[in-house]
Amino acid sequence: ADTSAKRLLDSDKTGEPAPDVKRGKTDNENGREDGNESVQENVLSGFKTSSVLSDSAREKNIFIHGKVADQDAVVILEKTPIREDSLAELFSGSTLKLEMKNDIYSTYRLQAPPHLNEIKTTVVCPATEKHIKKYQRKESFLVEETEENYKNITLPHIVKQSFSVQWVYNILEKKAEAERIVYEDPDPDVGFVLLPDFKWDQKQVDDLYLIAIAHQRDIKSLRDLTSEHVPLLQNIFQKGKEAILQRYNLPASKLRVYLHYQPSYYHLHVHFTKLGYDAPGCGVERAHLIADVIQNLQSDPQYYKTRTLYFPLRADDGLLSKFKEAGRL
Ligand code: GTA
Repeated sequence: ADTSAKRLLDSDKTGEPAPDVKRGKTDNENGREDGNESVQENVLSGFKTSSVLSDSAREKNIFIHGKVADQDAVVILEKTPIREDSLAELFSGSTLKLEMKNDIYSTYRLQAPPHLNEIKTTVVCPATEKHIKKYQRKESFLVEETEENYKNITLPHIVKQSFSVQWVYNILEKKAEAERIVYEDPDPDVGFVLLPDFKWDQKQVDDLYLIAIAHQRDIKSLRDLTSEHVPLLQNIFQKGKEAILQRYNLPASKLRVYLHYQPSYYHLHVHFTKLGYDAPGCGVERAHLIADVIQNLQSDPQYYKTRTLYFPLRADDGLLSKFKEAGRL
């Protein structure tokens, strides 16, 4: 099933090319790559590195803090998975340099054509102090948050300290990423926009990652949900799954659909990731399956208002200090 889904990145069920799933081909005659990306001026050519916030040899990524024209920026560089459909070109179109040979064993350095050797690059600029901290590797602590703690500690903190959700409003108002939308239900109560998460390069379904953003603007997180939001959650769950099946040929049994608590961005959104892909933040200490959330609200309308919830906080998170001050840690 995975292999057929991979092939479907090239064509949807009708056999037409999927509009925003790139096929890894070279630039076309318009100077644009397949899909909707254009070749941009290199905004990173003058990038000055201040520090490496974190890196991982296994995940093949690096998070860097630096300056772009005197503005703080975070740049994330990440090597992308090797796609099965690029293998023929990779073998025929590359230069192979022998490193060592021993009996039946040999290792090489394969120099691939540039378009098969891209690095996914994410830029946050201007980055706030909070962004810089977010990407720094730090120890985490599990916090136990009662209903009272939420009202007295967490809520006042997030009202003052949370990341801007301007990017979310830009998506809902079609001021950004409009061409990337996979599905939209425009209903103001139960409607949402489903689009690729910016962590996904859309080149293979193995690491599929989409987010559904609710049109309703007054739901900050799981804590605000009551049984009145069940139709909204059911709608996102059902139509999100259908849209993903339609577009990527991935059935619901291959999806992990969940909400984060705490999220980074306090506007209701739901994560759709491929089962088996170890997406950042999909662990039990942070991810709440939407199916469980719906059932919990059906059995107790005030479930998320009243339960003690557990979540990890980084050592340098201001919210952690507040929990410490209140003697909760
Ligand atoms: N389409 O502009 C955007 C956009 N922004 C600003 C955030 N997202 C966006 N998607 C689109 N356009 O999945 C996505 C995020 C995230 C979701 C918000 O919205 O990618 P959340 O509120 O629950 O916050 O979800 P979360 O999960 O903490 O945010 P995030 O950024 O995923 O951070 C979690 C950890 O993932 C980070 O600490 C870091 O370790 C890792 N991470 C973040 N970005 C990357 C990356 N580009 N590559 C690799 N790892 C990353």
